[in-house]
Amino acid sequence: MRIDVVSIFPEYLAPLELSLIGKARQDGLLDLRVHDLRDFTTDKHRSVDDTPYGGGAGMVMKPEPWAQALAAVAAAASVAGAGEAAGGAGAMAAEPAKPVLIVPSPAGERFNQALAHELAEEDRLVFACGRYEGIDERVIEWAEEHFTVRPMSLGDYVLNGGEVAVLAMVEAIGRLLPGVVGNPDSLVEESHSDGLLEYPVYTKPASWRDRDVPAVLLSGNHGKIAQWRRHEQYRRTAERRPDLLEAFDAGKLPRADRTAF
Ligand code: 6GU
Repeated sequence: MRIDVVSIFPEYLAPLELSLIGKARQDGLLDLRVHDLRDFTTDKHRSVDDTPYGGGAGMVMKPEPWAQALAAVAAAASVAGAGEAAGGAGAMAAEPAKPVLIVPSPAGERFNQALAHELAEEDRLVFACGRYEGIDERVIEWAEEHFTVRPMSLGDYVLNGGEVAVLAMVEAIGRLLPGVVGNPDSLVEESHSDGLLEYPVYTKPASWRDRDVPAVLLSGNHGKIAQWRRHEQYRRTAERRPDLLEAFDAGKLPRADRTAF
């Protein structure tokens, strides 16, 4: 997968050089490039913002630097696509799929695990990190010509810019790419993978500061353990995220797991 991130603070994305995602980049599983929006300005102050039409507080990101940056990134995308098509068995490829342009915004569609899975299937993702009060809306309309545009939010609170949201989304998506997480089983039994929160986990010692690990986990009875974990998932979800339970459908679980409900 290739990911391009455009930001006025490229250094904000430095953590993506660390840990699992950093390793995935080194291993060639993820081609992630960060671009400085100011490199696409033409004035000597490299300005990216201006006052809002209609008045009001704050500044709005100017359209032209964004158009220049996104056009450059989209062109790079089609070059990569054309190379692959030319390498094919002479078949003239249809129009290459438009890259998905994710615009982090508290006014976006809510990002979740299902979306992370969906986006992990894409060849190319582009993230446009807005700052200030946001990007001139015409950029979003114009970008539809080159991209499938998806404004996305992490949740109902406001960050100063898209960069921190991109760190979260790239990590959530990147860890689903084949080969990024060493043991793919760990992607199956985790919170949100089946619509419920994860069960509690324990390690040695079996007794610690007068607190014992639940006996069933020491029983060696795998059926009982699976059933206990299902109950805990359900109990936790009901307590912490009742909204998830409304959407949860036990009928979609494997038959063996349904007995817990
Ligand atoms: Cl994706 N961006 C910004 N700026 N604020 C947010 C957000 C995104 N998600 C929640 N708050």
